[in-house]
Amino acid sequence: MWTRREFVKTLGAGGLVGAFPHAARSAADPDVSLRLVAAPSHARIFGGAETPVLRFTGEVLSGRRDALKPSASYLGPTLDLVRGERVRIVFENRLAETTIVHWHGMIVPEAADGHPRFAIAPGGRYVYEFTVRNPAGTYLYHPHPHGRTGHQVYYGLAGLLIVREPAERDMGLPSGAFELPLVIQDRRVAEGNRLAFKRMMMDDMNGVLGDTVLVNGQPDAAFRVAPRGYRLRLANVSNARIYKLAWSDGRPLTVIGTDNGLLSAAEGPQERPYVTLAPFERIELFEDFGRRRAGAEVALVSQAFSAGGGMMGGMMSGGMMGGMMGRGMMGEKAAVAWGA
Ligand SMILES: [Cu+2]
Repeated sequence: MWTRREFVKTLGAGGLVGAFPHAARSAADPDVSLRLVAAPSHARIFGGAETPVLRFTGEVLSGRRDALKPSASYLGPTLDLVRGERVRIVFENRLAETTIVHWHGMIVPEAADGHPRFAIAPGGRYVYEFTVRNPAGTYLYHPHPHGRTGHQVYYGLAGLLIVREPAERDMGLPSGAFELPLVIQDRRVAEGNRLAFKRMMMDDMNGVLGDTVLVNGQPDAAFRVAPRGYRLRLANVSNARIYKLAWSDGRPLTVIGTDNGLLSAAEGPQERPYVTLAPFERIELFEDFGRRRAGAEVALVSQAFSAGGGMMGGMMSGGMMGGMMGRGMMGEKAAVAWGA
């Protein structure tokens, strides 16, 4: 059983900086080689008609077979990398427009960073080469062409990028089926189950706020969990909405990681009444569902909050607007619910 005390102890003893097993190899061959494709597609998200989306798909060309995990939704596959690995990603643009992929939060050489000036035309290819330098944690990838990033992400182009380290195993963090990624997005759903990006002039100022929350690409997402510890990887891939997330039963959240990876021995784990998550931010939680009554349901809810400064403040910033609109549009709507 994983306890907080043990977690702190192991972190103190082991830390997160280990030897890099791949450092001695030649620079010629990557440890992992992946293919990633962006293309128009359709997904069954809501009841009835399929939703037109843009979708990342991919495969492992060489190296660890589990370095890429296909997604069950319109979201891109999860890239599952190990710190120190040399990675090659062959990206193909099969969209009808220019694009390029950015590895959000990752420390990579400039040519592998997906800056808009490297954007490629439809039918083009871009080969990324980098060594995984980031500490263990939860990162993202998404398109980054000039002026079209919001649009392309909105219609589905985004995925998780997880970095692992051997030291995590020693720390006893839950893994495998006991690790639950939760990608949170709000979307505006229009006639025929289409996603509607930028309908009003105000959208350009405020960002696009949706009327439906999707978790891992599904509305009303719910997960059955075992009465034990889980590692939750939360990522906000909304256009503008900021979430203030809390457990529906009022228990504190246990934060073990942020945008910069797992908290250090000195920093964490940290108990908080709620966490705020802005677009493209990630946060990792530990939660022991065994602490709750068997069969109990608990939800991660997005609480209403006021950013202060009144309506004008909201008008000036997409983020604040997201928060304030939360009261009217979202209410206490659950972002995700569990039945234990
Ligand atoms: Cu980014």
